[in-house]
Amino acid sequence: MLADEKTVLLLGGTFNPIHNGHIAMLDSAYEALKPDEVWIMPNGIPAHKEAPVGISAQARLEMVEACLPLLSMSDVVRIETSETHRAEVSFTFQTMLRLHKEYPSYRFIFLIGEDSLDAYDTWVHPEIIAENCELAVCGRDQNSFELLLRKCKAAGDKYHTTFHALNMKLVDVSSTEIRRECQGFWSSYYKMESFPDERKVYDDFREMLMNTLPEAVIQYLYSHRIYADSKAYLEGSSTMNLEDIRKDLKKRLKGSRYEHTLGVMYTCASLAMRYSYPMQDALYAGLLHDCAKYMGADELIKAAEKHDLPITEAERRNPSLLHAKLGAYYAKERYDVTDPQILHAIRVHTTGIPNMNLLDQILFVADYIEPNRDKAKNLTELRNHAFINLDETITMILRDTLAYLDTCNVEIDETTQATYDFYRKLTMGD
Ligand code: DGI
Ligand code: FE
Ligand code: FE
Repeated sequence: MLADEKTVLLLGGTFNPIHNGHIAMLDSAYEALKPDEVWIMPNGIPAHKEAPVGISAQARLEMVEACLPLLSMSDVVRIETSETHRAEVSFTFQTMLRLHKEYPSYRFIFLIGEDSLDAYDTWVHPEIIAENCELAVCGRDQNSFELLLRKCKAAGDKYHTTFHALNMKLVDVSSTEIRRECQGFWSSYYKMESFPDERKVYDDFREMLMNTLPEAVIQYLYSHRIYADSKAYLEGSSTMNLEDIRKDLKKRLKGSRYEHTLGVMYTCASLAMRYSYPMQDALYAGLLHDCAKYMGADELIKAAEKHDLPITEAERRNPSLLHAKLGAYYAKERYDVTDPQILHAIRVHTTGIPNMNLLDQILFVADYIEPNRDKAKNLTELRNHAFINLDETITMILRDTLAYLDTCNVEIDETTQATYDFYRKLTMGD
């Protein structure tokens, strides 16, 4: 065999989202066929299904990436992304023609389910597919393997290629059902009047999906709130709409602070588009993050005491830090925001916190790079890099902030330092 003669097992799909069924299918097909490589091909617009709505191709791809370490053949698997971001429908016969042309010496085996085998005659140009690859078919039901063998034999005779029948244990998972469950979950979440703590919300979410999805995908769906596009969500994260809150803030904040607030709001929405987070929530977080910033040092201390908010020693010495904590308090009490992620993002926006969740990160970065900012160093670089890598951008922002605070000779809050240490280690490994 020549060095470039390889057997490659292919699994295409929308992966909306990738689930335990896909993973089991890959593991058993790999076990049965022992190919040299496995390529997973997330498509853009599938031929047989409706185009995915409310989720970007990038988000689908990132969930597939998160699953690679879980696969038994993780050292020989790779993701083939040439169709992931394509704007046209992906037909399998075109994909196979292209792959065959690009890798003429490779032996491709295209993995499908028994349902697809039953409908194989209705695919577009099944004969062209068969000319360019073999197929491997995962059975629907282990008890009828004999039947699958017969069907594969018949298809093989008809299309002059090998249809491998795979005797695997059925893992019955439906992406449609998963999406429906998530939508239901977020829809009741947005309707709640007060929320249990974040940990409890995640635990319930995890519990619901534990049998169908790997933990990495559950975490991704949760932290990005994928499939939360229900009507309840669109009605907003507060009973007050953005417009009414904006008018109120315009009265309270001084002109430049108000302009900054709007800049942060829009920048939050832009980053939410980039990193797949519900935009509405990001807009609320941005609009409200400095809602306590009209108060002076004494006022902040007094208000925090009045509302029984704990004040750290560092905050006593440097009360302006309190505008974050108090901002979260007003967001809840005055502007009726109940969503714990929004409140949390506001609460930690000044010092950051180690291991921030996605909305925390979006707000932290937006606050620093919004269009009206002009004093900080490296803004051009940061504004670009924010849309490439959030963790690295946060590291750079904290590095510059700490250096700046050092020149001002002001005390550095231990949380700010801890956040920097965390992100520096995460992104630079020391
Ligand atoms: O409220 P903004 O001005 O929009 O932005 P912010 O909430 O990030 O607050 C920025 C100020 O907070 C900036 O001057 C740096 C300062 N800051 C951040 N971390 C610390 C800090 N100040 C002190 N003294 N100690 C910190 O650890
Ligand atoms: Fe602030
Ligand atoms: Fe701000």
